Amino acid sequence: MTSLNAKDKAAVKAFWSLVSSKAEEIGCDAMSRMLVVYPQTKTYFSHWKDLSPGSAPVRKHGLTVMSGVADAVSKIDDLTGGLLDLSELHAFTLRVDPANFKILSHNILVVFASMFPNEFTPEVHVAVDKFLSALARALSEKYR
Ligand code: HNI
Repeated sequence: MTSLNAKDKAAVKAFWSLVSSKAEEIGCDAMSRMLVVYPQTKTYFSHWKDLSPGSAPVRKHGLTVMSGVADAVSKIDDLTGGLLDLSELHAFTLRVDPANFKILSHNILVVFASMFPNEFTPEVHVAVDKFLSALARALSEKYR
């Protein structure tokens, strides 16, 4: 995957400014989908009392994840450096298999496409996909 160029970064920032007001809804749908479509991811959240789509913990964590995405957008020029702490948390404390970052990114893309069909053009799609791949790579940094 090639790195993000200036055009990609501008497209990601413009799209994020359009959709960020719906961060909780996006995060809730993406988390709900991940837990249903990739049930192996449930193991990381077994301490939650209700893992069903749209449940309170799923909704709450969906917002948490999208706040992490918003933070990454603001650090788009240095994702590895900017997300070091978050990578450390996921690698050492939470021990999340990095393969799951791509899985969650895929679900976030699906939600963007279904919630914003007009704004999620092919040009936006390629830029956001590259951004989420770079985000997954940055979160996997501490695993090396
Ligand atoms: Ni993730 C906690 C951001 C992918 C499992 N995660 C967080 C927090 C943020 C966050 C922010 C809260 C940190 C804190 O408490 O300071 N997670 C992100 C982002 C992505 C991501 C931006 C990728 C786009 N996390 C994943 C994936 C999994 C995951 C793919 C597992 C499948 N994350 C967790 C778990 C926690 C977590 C588990 C702790 C949740 C809890 O109950 O405290």
